[in-house]
Amino acid sequence: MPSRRSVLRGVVIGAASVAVAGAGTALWSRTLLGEHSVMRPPGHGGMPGMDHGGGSAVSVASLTADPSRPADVRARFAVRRGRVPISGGRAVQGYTVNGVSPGPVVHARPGQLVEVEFVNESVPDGATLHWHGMEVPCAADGVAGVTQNAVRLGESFTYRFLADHAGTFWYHSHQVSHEQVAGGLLGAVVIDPEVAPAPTTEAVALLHLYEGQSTLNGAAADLRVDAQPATAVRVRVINTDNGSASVWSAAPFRVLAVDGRDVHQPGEVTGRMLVVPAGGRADVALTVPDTGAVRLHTGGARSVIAGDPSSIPDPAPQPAEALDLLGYGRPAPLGFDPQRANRTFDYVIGRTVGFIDGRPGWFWTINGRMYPDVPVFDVAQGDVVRMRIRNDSSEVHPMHLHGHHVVVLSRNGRSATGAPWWADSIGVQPGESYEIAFLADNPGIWADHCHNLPHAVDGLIAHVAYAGVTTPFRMDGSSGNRPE
Ligand SMILES: [Cu+2]
Repeated sequence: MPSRRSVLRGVVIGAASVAVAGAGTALWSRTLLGEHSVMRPPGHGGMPGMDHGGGSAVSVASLTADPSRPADVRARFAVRRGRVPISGGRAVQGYTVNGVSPGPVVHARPGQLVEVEFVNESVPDGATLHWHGMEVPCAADGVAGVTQNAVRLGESFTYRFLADHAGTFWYHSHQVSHEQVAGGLLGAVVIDPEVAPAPTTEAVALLHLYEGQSTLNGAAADLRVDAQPATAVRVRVINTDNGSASVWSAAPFRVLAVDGRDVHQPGEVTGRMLVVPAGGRADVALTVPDTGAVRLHTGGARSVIAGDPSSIPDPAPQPAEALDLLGYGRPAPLGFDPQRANRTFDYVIGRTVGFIDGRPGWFWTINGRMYPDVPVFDVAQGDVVRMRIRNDSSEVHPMHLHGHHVVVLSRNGRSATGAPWWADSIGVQPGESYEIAFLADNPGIWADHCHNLPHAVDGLIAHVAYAGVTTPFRMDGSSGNRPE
């Protein structure tokens, strides 16, 4: 007797082959996913990426911060679904963390152990927290169905990780993320430097669209920063949306950090805009004038205005040209040699018509294959990994690798000449190719996906998997895990 599932599959295959004559039958053999593992998609006889560590597999759940070490920074985040008030705008239906969206800013210093107790008070689909850009232990990565189960109604989960690097990061749900992130289940993380530069005023500028309302730190208004004349202001821009954000000013500025990594010897930027890809961050420094204030445009609609609170500087026209990070700042050592790579992968993004889980659509492909039949990039701890990302589609893809920072080696064959461009979110434009490299120094199973989250739902997600690491968690089925 054929199972009910294989009968259903047969029906779908029949319909599909009428709709798309000529497409390879391989596409249709996995149209109904059911419960499945990221390491063993349905239809795969073997278990790619699994059990190749010599039989002594380690579960992602065991890859934690030192459980015996007490936390230095503690928070309790209660998440709810419901009304989100927007200061200066209209309330929306979405998600709050401790009653607000964005949620509270997590502040810590390098070397501190952060512990966040996450409580799902009223999110029916379940929820998680992913620490975007932070190299947390895999058990704290927050991807439902890969590193944990979605935290169900009334349940809680404790995230523990070392704040190992000063910089600007953010957190957001990685369960039904295309819906929960848009709805505001997110917040900023600032890992303060050991020694703060003295006369600098700091501001977080978290950009988010709430049902089309452009906001900074949850308010539909410009952000005023009270700062003394002739002092420096550091604006931590966090792009939590699905599209890129342009940042510019009539005044010169410096890009102090990109994606939580300091730029080595950043020069002054004039007449250019900085493009912050979806999920990306940039720390931008400006000087407050002797009189009045300085305006930094953050996205099309809002600005950060720093200086005399009674002054309103005129808006500045958006520059046509973007700052190219490939040649910005001065070179510095990487800490590893990309020329000695022992793994090289292609990540070629395309598009095809097909079905995922019985849902017809125009889906993304990776190396010509459609989710879940996409590559698992197998690495071993200590590997130097190179990856060529090529965008053969007509839309920009902000590519985000969890758990690591990658360095950009070249774009469209042109080598990087500036400061090491470390990133966790890279906006790959149509037709572009990037060569990146990273050191595999954080064991686990890590999502490597597009952060235009509706694209991730439509299959633009792959994983980097370390030898000997396995996951007990599953997508779909009774667990209800739907990370994208
Ligand atoms: Cu995309």
